[in-house]
Amino acid sequence: MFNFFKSKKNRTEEDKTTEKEEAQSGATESAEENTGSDNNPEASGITESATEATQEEAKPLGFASKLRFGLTRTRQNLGKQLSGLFGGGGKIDEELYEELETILLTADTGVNATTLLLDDLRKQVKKQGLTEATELKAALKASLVDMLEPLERALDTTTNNPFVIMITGVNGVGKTTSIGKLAKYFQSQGKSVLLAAGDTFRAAAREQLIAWGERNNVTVIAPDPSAEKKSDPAAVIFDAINAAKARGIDIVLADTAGRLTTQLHLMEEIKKVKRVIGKAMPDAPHEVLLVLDANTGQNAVTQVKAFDEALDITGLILTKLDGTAKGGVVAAICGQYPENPPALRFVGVGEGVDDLRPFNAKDFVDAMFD
Ligand SMILES: Nc1nc2c(ncn2[C@@H]2O[C@H](COP(=O)(O)OP(=O)(O)OP(=O)(O)O)[C@@H](O)[C@H]2O)c(=O)[nH]1
Ligand SMILES: [Mg+2]
Repeated sequence: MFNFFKSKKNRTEEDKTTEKEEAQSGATESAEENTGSDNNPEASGITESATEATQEEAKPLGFASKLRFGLTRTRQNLGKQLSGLFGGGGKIDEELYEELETILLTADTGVNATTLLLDDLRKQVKKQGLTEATELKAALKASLVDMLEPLERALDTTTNNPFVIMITGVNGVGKTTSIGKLAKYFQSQGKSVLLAAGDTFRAAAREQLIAWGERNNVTVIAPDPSAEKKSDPAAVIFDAINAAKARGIDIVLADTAGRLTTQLHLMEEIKKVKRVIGKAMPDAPHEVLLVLDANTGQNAVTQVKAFDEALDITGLILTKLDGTAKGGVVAAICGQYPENPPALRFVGVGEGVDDLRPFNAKDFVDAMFD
């Protein structure tokens, strides 16, 4: 059962200790002081890396153009087929609907969303008395915008300070890269950001996040690579939240290691990470973002279901829309949850630091078609 609107469980405040008073002590110290707590996992070997600014001023394209550019492959694929279908001067008939169904399915729209779209289209055709195939393009765009609009729910980070965002998803979908982009995005809104290198599994993950931190000039709380024992991801994030509280940081972005939904022990581990975050700060994480790779097609829908069951996902990031010719996966997510679609917080259309923005249904559909 999908839980996107489920209210957060109340958590005890047992671990709300003295971090606030220790504002000047820095993350490493606060990590040590908390080590004795029952609820605090191993906190050894946590260091921080505050870095110098590197100038990243170049802003060549607006995001609408980037989105359009990113969706070129989808547009070429879908647009070409639809032009062939709608542009031939034919009449609206059953054969046309069938061909449209095939085109939508091959764009990864999925059976549910395709059915919903075609039903809506038929209604529009009837209501508006459309007869010509050429008139269907605008009608299809309208149906698609209607379908995708419920996904468009911006993330409000003003409700808590720090606002803790946990990032999760399967391997290689773009979690760490999205954190780098989000850091820049939130900074551009005047927010202070701290990154937690909670992927202690992959050796290079720490360096990858630190590099993003350097680019954005934000502090990264990361495990000490010279520590003998591998750090517990929950411990790293726990310390990062305490550091953020001590420093009055607005937003904590917590990275986690990629995992397959079939790796049950790793799914248990991520549940534990979430529980421990709640011990560092009641009601945290305030947002659990699932990152999806647009190239995975229908598999993305399966991932939403599995991660939501484990973590009560509150929002999605869809990455790599620039690499796929099948942007229809966005509709597939709607088709899976027609009553209560998840919030698609951000879409990623490239590897650059500016290539992630809030999802906008109308811009998205325009970029897909025109
Ligand atoms: N083209 C494109 N590439 C992307 C996008 N987002 C991420 N990538 C690339 O995808 C690859 C994997 O990105 P990561 O951020 O390391 O993915 P991850 O989910 O953190 O991976 P793990 O931590 O190994 O599970 C990198 O080469 C990124 O540059 C995007 O929106 N578009
Ligand atoms: Mg990563």
